[in-house]
Amino acid sequence: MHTMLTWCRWHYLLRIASCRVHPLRRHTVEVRTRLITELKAVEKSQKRKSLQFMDYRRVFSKGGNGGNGCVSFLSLFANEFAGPDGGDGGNGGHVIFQADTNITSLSHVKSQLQAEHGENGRNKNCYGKSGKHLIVKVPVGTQFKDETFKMLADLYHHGDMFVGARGGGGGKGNRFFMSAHNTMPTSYEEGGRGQQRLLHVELRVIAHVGLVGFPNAGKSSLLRVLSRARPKVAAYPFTTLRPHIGIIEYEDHEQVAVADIPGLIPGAHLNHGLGIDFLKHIERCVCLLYVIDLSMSDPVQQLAALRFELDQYKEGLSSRPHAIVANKIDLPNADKNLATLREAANDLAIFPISAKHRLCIEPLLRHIWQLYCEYNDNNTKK
Ligand SMILES: Nc1nc2c(ncn2[C@@H]2O[C@H](COP(=O)(O)OP(=O)(O)O)[C@@H](O)[C@H]2O)c(=O)[nH]1
Ligand SMILES: [Mg+2]
Repeated sequence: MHTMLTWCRWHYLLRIASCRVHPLRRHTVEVRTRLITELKAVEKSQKRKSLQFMDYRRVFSKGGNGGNGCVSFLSLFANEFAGPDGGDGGNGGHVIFQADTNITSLSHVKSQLQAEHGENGRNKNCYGKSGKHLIVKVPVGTQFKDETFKMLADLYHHGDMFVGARGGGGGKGNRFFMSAHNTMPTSYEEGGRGQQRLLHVELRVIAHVGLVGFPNAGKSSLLRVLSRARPKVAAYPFTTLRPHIGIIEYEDHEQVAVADIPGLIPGAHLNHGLGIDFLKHIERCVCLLYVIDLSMSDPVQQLAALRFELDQYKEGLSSRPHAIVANKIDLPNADKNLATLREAANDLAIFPISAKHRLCIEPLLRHIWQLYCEYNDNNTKK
């Protein structure tokens, strides 16, 4: 009800702002100024809403209906019964989803998608125009599931397409049914109905390397150092509210995607904090970098808690190819904590760095490259 009222008010304000004569006659200047200010505020809040990151959408997609065939008989000046001339209806458009690397969120995807209907056929054998396909761009890594959550498609590469709902075929006009036995057919076909389908559209970020760590560990700072991505950095938890992807460019133009995955706290698998929404993004990363905050006194426990969270979400997730990034070595106590971490981690690769001061980043870059090459080798062997 509240949404309905907001919607009505929004349209009322829009009419006032866009019409020059009507508001001047009915409202005083002050009222008009107030209304326009209000309109601007509403517009701003709508814009902010549309900029929000969304990684899940429930979409009802409808293909366009096919146009009906036409029943018509041609009558000419010299030939009154010149035969049937009813054209076929046009096909309905499909709803098509296309993966695009320039798109990063599902916030622009509407909850109801309707492709254009085909036009009806006309006399003089005119075919109806086919409806346009509705092409919706989605981020790479978007998955589509039906009502029963059965996987339908996974758009893994730029340009991949998935037909969410097919358009109905156009019906035949009476000209089509003309034969030697029936030269004056009155039959025609109605256009097919467009497919209607409920889809669960879900984005699962795809990256080669996922940065996993508790809030404030320095994941966003590290991503800023490694790539040109600019996630917000600040000294309070939950600064980053959506996954950010940065690209590391190596000398031979090879590109490695790194994802800063926020929202991981103890109990995230039980939906605490930002919940499990962001854990699912980790699932699609080929290898993981555990970012540990060395300024905290319990680095070993941090690592164990991170791995526990991942394993609770999906068994074996924590044992993906990984390495440990021990961040904030510039702070006091870091050396002591690093030594404790080294003892506990046995032969695991540990990279002590300072993301803020850009210290010791080179060895980490080389290790990421190594992990990436191993992944590529395994893929080519398969
Ligand atoms: N001293 C120091 N501070 C750091 C370092 N890396 C990050 N920080 C600070 O830690 C805070 C949290 O960093 P941020 O990257 O937002 O952490 P995130 O929550 O894991 O993304 C910010 O105030 C950073 O400036 C570091 O290497 N040394
Ligand atoms: Mg962050």
